[in-house]
Amino acid sequence: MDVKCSTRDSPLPPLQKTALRIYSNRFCPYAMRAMLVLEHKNLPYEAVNIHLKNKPSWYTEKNPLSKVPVIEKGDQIIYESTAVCEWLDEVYPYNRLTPTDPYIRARDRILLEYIGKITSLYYGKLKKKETLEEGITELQKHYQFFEDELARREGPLFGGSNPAMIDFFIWPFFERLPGLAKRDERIAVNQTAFPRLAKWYSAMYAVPAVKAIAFDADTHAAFLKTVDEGTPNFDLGL
Ligand code: GSH
Repeated sequence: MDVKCSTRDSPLPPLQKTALRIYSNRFCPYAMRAMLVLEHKNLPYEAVNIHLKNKPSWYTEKNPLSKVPVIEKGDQIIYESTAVCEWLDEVYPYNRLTPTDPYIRARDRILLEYIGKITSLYYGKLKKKETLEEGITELQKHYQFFEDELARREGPLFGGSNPAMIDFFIWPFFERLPGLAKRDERIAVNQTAFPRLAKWYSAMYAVPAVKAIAFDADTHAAFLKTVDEGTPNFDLGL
């Protein structure tokens, strides 16, 4: 995954028929969902990182919405992170991530819908001085939602002792919050107020797929700074 971004004039690398290729971006939380599934299943893959502010001219052929992630296998192309992850889990059932129990699947689906509230705060109110206080108050309410759902489960992960797809769907957004918490520590999950969520964080950091590709809070904070300056450095650290 540690390859520099392809930009407007980069040629499309030739596709090997048997290889699994992901069009990704090291700092995209949606692309990270797919990367986590690839890592969790130990699948050999080739990553082509896309510069999101200066995309290769051929990229809309891969995804008409022009977003990452995209997965390509031979002549099969899938985009939208949840579709990509679900396809991977069905085609490569080793280390299965989707629960078989319809009730758990439905509860996981609720969490997937809910994570959008944290995503909106991350890209919105938590980033602006004028809305920060309001954002922090809302964030605590959202943390409580995940804390309550963890209380219904055995833990420490939503999937139990092993990660389920929902853990990988929501993790990339949670991973990014400590980077923002460098600006205001109230953004971080408070261990006393949310003990299960704090344990979930620790358990997720120990998952091999997360260990393989996660960035620490300092790296996320450094990347956010480049975003704020108007020139996101997607190749940061390479
Ligand atoms: N709903 C999409 C998914 O789940 O895959 C969202 C993907 C997404 O928003 N990706 C962003 C992107 O590709 C990067 S984090 N942005 C480029 C653009 O919108 O032009």
